[in-house]
Amino acid sequence: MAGLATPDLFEAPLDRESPTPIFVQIRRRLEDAFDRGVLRPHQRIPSERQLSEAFGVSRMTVRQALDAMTSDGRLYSLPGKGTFVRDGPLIEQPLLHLTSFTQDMLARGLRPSSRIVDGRTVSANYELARMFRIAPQENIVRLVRIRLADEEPLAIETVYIPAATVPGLLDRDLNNESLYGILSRDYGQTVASAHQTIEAAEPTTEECRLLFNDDLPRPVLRISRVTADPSGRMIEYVSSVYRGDRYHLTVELR
Ligand code: 16G
Repeated sequence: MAGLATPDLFEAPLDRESPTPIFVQIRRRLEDAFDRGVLRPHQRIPSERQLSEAFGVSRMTVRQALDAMTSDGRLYSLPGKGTFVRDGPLIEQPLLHLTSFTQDMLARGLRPSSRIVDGRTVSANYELARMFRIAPQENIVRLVRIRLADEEPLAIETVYIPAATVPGLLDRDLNNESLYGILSRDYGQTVASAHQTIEAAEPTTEECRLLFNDDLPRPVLRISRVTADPSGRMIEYVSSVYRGDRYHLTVELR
């Protein structure tokens, strides 16, 4: 197939006599190409039209295979750009319980870690001062972390905490420790409730580089969280950017 970077995908014809449906055979062919590294993470796969011509099947059959692989989390699509190979499992995050990144990743059998991009004390602007009920210009710890699962970046989180409530926080090993763990163990602050807003967004060039290690813009989720202790006092304000290709938020409706 001229023009396709993956000719060996199509070398053997599909088995039309087989009881295995054609779309399943196409899917296996693609999965096999992932496993052998013929199709690599973030590589664009041939278009629906190219695949249907190469396999000699209808576009609907190809779509069936691609749809199944998209819901399985093996592929993702970018409108107007094509369908790409996902570079890891899809993370389905139920929006029910208040958990930390560390807890979420450990529960999935993934190793959580952080890379500190910036950690410093800043003066509270009007917004933050109002939120935390402190005087403007009071000190706030601002911590920017890349959150990784099995060494792979999933999110960038910028957290703000009034400095007076967490003396010495920036001297801690925040690359490997859970912030919620430190807050509860060392500062007696228990995270009890949170209000979260989520919106779809385009990453900035810098966010794209940190999250995807390239500059092809992909959708991200901007999540802000305001977290309070059992008495309702605000503990943290967090502004995060999560990878839209890896993170799916799920909600149970009754
Ligand atoms: C989650 C929270 C974040 C919190 C962090 C603590 C979101 C969407 N999620 O990622 O607010 O600061 O957990 O994680 O904001 P850690 O205890 O693993 O450091």
